[in-house]
Amino acid sequence: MSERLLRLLSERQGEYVSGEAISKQLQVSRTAVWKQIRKLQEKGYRFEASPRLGYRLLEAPAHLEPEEIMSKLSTKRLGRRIERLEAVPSTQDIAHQLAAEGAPEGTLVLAEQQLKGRGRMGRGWVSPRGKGIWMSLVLRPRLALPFAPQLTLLTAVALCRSLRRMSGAEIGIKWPNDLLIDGKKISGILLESTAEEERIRYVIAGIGISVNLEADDYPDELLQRAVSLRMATGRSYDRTALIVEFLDELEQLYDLFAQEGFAPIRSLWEALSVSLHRPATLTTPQGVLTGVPVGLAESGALLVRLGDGEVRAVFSAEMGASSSGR
Ligand code: BT5
Repeated sequence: MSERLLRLLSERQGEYVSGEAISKQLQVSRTAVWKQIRKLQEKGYRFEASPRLGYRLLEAPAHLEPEEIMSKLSTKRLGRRIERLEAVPSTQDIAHQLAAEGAPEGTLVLAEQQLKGRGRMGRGWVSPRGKGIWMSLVLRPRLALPFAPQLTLLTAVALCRSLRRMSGAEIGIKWPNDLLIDGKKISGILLESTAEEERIRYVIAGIGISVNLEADDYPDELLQRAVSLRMATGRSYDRTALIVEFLDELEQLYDLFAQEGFAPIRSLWEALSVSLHRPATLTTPQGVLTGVPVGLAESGALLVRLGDGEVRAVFSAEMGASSSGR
């Protein structure tokens, strides 16, 4: 009920809504409305209450609130269950645990701070309190394990499109999982899959977005390579609005992917990529390659034209800095 109440009051954007109108619309007593208002106040919402005019929402709390996110989402599945935590080692571990216990697709784990946020291949992810979006999403796609990389690319497209819309910044995708502004990283994706006999049981999509971090939130050596939306654009952002925009976009693309396969996602990815048509060095588990990335294969692998003209599909690699557009 608090979710519906919040939706009602935030749709009216700071205008008064009478207690009577609320109780009619939500079909509860006026005392029940008052009790919910009190509950939300305890969570950090600020309202103005007037005996004559009713209630209006003045301010949402600075921390992330599941009810507020859910009240703004248009999704059917993604983000319909949200676990919000203060400080955790990594949201990935919690999402794995919930998924193993049967949590439905779309379950989202959010933390204000991560003490051991992780990237790929044992790298770390800087996750200071209240400054960014550190979240893990449970997905249960009907997909064979070799196609899991397609989901990283799909998530990158959804992130890139939603963050571009919200910030107006020129954000590009560096293969496979980085979002960059002017060659510096603002967001990264970590996909971890659990499979049985080549079929995916579930995927945990970890997403880190450096939203309102300032230079001194980063260790010095990272400042060359990392930036936040705030540092890049000079203003701070409402994290709730970014999460909502992203989940709405992701669900649309995820449904499109289920209906039409990878082809439409591939075109969107190629249009947003900063990794194509520039010489690059790729460090793969099988050795180092140099060539020019020319597009994506149906599987999600990167197609790289080598010096002798052969086009090779690369499934997993680190891409050298020469291709990042810096
Ligand atoms: C990634 O790894 O880009 C995946 C990052 C995923 C983070 C999310 S947060 C929620 C969930 N829970 C977790 O524990 N993880 C996920 P990779 O491609 O390996 O990039 C890691 C590199 O990004 C580091 O070595 C740094 O260079 C850079 N980096 C670290 N923290 C950063 C930050 N806050 N903003 C931008 N760049 C950062």
